[in-house]
Amino acid sequence: MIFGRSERGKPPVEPVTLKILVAGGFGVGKTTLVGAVSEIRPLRTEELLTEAGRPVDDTSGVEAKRTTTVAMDFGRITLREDLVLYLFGTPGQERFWFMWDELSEGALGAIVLADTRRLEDSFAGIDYFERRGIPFLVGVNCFEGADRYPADDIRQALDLDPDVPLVLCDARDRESVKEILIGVVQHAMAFQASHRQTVTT
Ligand SMILES: Nc1nc2c(ncn2[C@@H]2O[C@H](COP(=O)(O)OP(=O)(O)OP(=O)(O)O)[C@@H](O)[C@H]2O)c(=O)[nH]1
Ligand SMILES: [Mg+2]
Repeated sequence: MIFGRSERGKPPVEPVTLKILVAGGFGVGKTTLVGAVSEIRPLRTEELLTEAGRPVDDTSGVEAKRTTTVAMDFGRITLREDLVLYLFGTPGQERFWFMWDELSEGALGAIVLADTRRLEDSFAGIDYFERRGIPFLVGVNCFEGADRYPADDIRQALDLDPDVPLVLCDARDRESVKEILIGVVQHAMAFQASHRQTVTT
């Protein structure tokens, strides 16, 4: 018997794995987004929203919401045979923000999800990644019932830098989320390339 690699089968490709964060304010759809694309059963750390939390947990617009993320969401998606993304969803509520530093360690890039009914909730996420120099993209989660605005108006309201991509999406839709993920990987690669250039020249 001869041991060795079979002639027919190509050697397995060792995929590149990248870490992407999914951030944004309370109830914008982060857990939904990770669940929509993950090919493994997503790990969730959800707790029930309670009557006691009502004064601080503002569910206006997402009244059907029963749970909230307290630590993180985790999911995985193979974008290409040689490219796997690990998705880390952050908790949205301010009292759990200490988790963000932990989660952003080693991240290639981030998505800041936004809901046009409460855009101001996205400022903290945008500030956070701007300050740390982590490339990010803004995904506007188009909830039914929320008014639609032109992308340029949303950019202006968020005071986004012109080089930060803004994409309209549906966090429940696998294809829509995949598009966003491809967008954030491309943006992060371009960001790093231009950053390297400015450092070396
Ligand atoms: N109509 C509609 N509902 C959505 C959409 N995305 C999420 N939802 C609903 O909105 C609610 C909030 O979604 P979550 O995914 O829990 O939000 P989250 O950002 O993880 O929330 P926290 O972890 O509490 O900050 C849930 O009831 C979802 O079913 C969307 O695109 N359209
Ligand atoms: Mg969540």
